Amino acid sequence: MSTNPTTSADRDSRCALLALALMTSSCAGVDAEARETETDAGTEDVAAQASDLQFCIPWREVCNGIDDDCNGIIDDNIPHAGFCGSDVGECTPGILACSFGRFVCTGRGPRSERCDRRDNDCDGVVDEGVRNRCGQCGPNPRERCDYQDNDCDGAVDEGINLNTDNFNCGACNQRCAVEEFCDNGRCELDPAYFVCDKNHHDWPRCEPH
Ligand SMILES: [Ca+2]
Ligand SMILES: [Ca+2]
Ligand SMILES: [Ca+2]
Ligand SMILES: [Ca+2]
Repeated sequence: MSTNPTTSADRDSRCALLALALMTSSCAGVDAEARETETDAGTEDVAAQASDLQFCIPWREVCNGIDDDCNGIIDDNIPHAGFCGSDVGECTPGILACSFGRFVCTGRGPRSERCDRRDNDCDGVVDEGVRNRCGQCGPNPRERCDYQDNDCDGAVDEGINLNTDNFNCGACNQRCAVEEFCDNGRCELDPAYFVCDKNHHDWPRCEPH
């Protein structure tokens, strides 16, 4: 849709009128006080003086960032140019209203899709392309020992070794004590945790570190 109904022919016509006004100072838009000054001056060059004056030839106001009708207000009283936008997803319909010399839609337009359970880009699909591997918002979940595929990669409890994991020794969530370590799926006493005194009277006497 064209946002500026003013044609080049219109502008040429207005330029011609303005030129005529400059040469004759007969335009109704010429400031009256300026005309008196011109009359008093008598022999002053009309064109040179006119260049210092502010001419405004009233014209039909159009959306172009110019005060066409010379009422001191730019782009005023311009009817809207139709309806626009959509009501799909987060978008809202509106009207084409004149703003800063061009017609813009007052409705809410599409935005980048983000994971929020809403159709931000108004394509009719919610959160497309922004969900994690499990089809949810947020980062991919972490795998934990529970015999389930928590991170949705097709593997269950990957990265967890039941033979050596002190927190999942032999089975998920089976923790070894602080003085133990997981050895082949069993919690065993950790010799390194104790200091044994061979000279103690009830030898062997071992104390934790
Ligand atoms: Ca979408
Ligand atoms: Ca979304
Ligand atoms: Ca798991
Ligand atoms: Ca997994």
